[in-house]
Amino acid sequence: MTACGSTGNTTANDTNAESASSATASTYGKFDGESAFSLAKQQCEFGPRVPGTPAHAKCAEWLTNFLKASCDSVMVQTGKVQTAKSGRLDIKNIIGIINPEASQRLLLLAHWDTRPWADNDPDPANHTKPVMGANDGASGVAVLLQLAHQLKQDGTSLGIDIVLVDAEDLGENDVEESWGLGTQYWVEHPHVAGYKPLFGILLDMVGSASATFTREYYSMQYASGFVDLVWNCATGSHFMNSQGGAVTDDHVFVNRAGIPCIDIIDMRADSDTGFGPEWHTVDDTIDHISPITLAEVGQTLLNVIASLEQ
Ligand code: 1BN
Ligand code: ZN
Repeated sequence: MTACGSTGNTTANDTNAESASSATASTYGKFDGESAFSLAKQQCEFGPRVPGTPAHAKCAEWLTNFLKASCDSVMVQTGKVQTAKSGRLDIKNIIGIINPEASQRLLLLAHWDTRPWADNDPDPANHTKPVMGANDGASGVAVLLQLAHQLKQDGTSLGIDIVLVDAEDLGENDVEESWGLGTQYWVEHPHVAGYKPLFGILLDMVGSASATFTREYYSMQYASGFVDLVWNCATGSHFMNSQGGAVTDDHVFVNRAGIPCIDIIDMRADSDTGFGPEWHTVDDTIDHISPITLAEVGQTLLNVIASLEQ
């Protein structure tokens, strides 16, 4: 059995002890949460990355250049999507490819766009203002950028595809297909014909100091064995060994296309929305992001990669 691939019964504490030793055994250095934090901050410095705005265009260029420096190749997929409230929009999915020749591949996804409306803000005057998306957007992207940077230094034998998807956050409540528009486009137009990775992992809202990562419902429906593997690789105190709620996030469209894909997402059992208090408010800013949480998620991914390499 691989370093953290055991699916035996473990408690959260057993899991942490197990992954701490596997992290030592892996060939990778420690995941650098401070650098990931800086990458989240740099995204926020562009302003909200709302599709169609200059900040979105500038951030796309920065993300592309970052991946070009860290991956073997980069593809920028441009497309047009129909939104629920903003008409037809031009989108960009930005794809970094590591070890293009490897047949065993892992898909890693995060959305890089931010929501145009802070429509869950307690103050209705903020409902037409954009979300900064330090957590809802920048955090997942930051972990994947830092991961690519460290893998460039440390090397890996696994094929890895980092897909930064656009237009995730233009959705309307109760209209499933209005979410994940960039992912739906990518599923219809995969960057490689017949693309079939072993698994996918989506990161969404992975930066809060008080994050709780529970086993999300659709992830369990489509890929429970892989959820077990990832949770057995998990480090730190934010991964919970409990069942979570369901969210129509990007991974649902990936699973429907036949790629088993899980969502590492901060869901809160004690909240009306199911998410943290900053979700879709003007308070989703960098001061609520913790380098420690980012490090735990990034280290978990390094442990998963080491496990799949064996
Ligand atoms: C996650 C973060 N999502 C949006 N921002 C996905 C989502 C879809 C959340 C439907 C709630 C309902
Ligand atoms: Zn959102």
